[in-house]
Amino acid sequence: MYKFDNDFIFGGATAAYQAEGAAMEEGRGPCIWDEYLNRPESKFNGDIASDFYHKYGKDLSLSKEFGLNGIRISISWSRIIPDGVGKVNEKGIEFYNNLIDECLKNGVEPFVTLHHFDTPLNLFKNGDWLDRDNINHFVKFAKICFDNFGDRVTKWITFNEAWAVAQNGYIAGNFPPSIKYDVEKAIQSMHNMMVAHSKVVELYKSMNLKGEIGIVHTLEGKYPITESEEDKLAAKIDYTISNKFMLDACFKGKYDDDTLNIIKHILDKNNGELIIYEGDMDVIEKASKNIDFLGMNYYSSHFLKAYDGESNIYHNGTGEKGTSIFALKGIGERVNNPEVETTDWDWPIYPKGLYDMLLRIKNDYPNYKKVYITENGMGYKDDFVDGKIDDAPRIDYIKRHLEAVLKAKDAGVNVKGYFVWSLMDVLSWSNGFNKRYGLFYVDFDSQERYPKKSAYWFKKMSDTKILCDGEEIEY
Ligand code: BGP
Repeated sequence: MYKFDNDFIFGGATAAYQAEGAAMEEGRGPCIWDEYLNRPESKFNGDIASDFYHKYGKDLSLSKEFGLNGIRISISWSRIIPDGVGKVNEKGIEFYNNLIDECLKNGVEPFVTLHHFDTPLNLFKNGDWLDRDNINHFVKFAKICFDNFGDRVTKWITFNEAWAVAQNGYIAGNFPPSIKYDVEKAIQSMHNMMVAHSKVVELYKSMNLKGEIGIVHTLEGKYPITESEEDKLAAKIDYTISNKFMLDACFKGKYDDDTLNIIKHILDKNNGELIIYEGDMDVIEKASKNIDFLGMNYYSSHFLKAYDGESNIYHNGTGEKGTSIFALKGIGERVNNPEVETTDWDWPIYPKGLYDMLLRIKNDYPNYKKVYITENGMGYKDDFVDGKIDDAPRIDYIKRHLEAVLKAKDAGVNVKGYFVWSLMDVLSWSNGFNKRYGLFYVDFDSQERYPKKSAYWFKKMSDTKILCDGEEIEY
């Protein structure tokens, strides 16, 4: 029987814009999402979200009650520095001080992310991570956070999912700035984020604080749909741009020759180039020696077929199963594998991809030290019946992924914790409020919380340290 270590983190994850709400309160400035999701064509926004700004006390007491000993929160840059570069908003500092204290009071360790997609609006307008000045602004923001919260926060995360920022913003176009098929911008912004990440790691280490610092990557398994050489190559190319490019930077301190060759191939096909500025690789190299952990978000894997046509992507943001299209020039086409089930949003459910990815980390990046699964979970249209939510498919999803984690631990991968995305239901960036992930159901009208069946099941595991079945859970 698989057992979790006694110090294993059973956590729940959140992010500032998706959870906090209070968008205009107490001096917070706008981030890009405030503007983007308040355009007339948008059907939802994060103005109120899960009202975590006012409800965090409740969410943390529920966390404690349901056996969670970790939470991922992120700090809204524009709540701390409303315009991203100027004066500090003392009310913002006060809010995060109180939130962090409340986490600690409840025995719920905060893992704190500095950038979870929410660049301040005016910095975004200057080009976001394509603007090299953004790197220095980010380092200044990080310093303010370390100065104010570094005495109590011992787990810091520089970026959440640089790949999602780049892919969704510049390739799929379902995140701001809604650009499609601009692979050059995607790759350049990822490189610039790796420089920013590295500078923040170096800053943190220079401050001699008592904690640890890492980064969160979303890692997607990439498998050829057939054994043909062409499909294998497509899988390798997609793996390189989605995963390997940034893992190399963070854990090898350089881009492997093979990585650079493939990136060049993709850029050639898309008429682009990557600019690496003087000094970039030095700071990347230094930080790779100092990074303390990898945060790995894992939801899904893709099955690749060779593709030589023009790029063509359709994002399924409504949960209408079977509508997604993803074919990228110079990379490949993500196709349906009939043997693998998918969620309503067409994400293949493939726990083996998590196991394989963890083993790859151990083998390809032997200096990785430790891994936290910083997000994993299932988007689901939960039914709320008389105050009860039976989310058996979510339990099954999480259970199968935890099984993969424990199997990888058995094979020698040092995994120290697992965070369910999400702690409570939150806003889904490009899907709205009907794609729910939480352990706690949120009635978005009343902002009441209701623990789902999965919360009771999660508690049992945290109490017993044993991976248990969902069926016998009373809730
Ligand atoms: C990750 C993000 C989270 C969260 C999650 C689920 O990419 O880090 O913030 O949103 O994905 O994604 P979605 O809400 O698009 O279903």
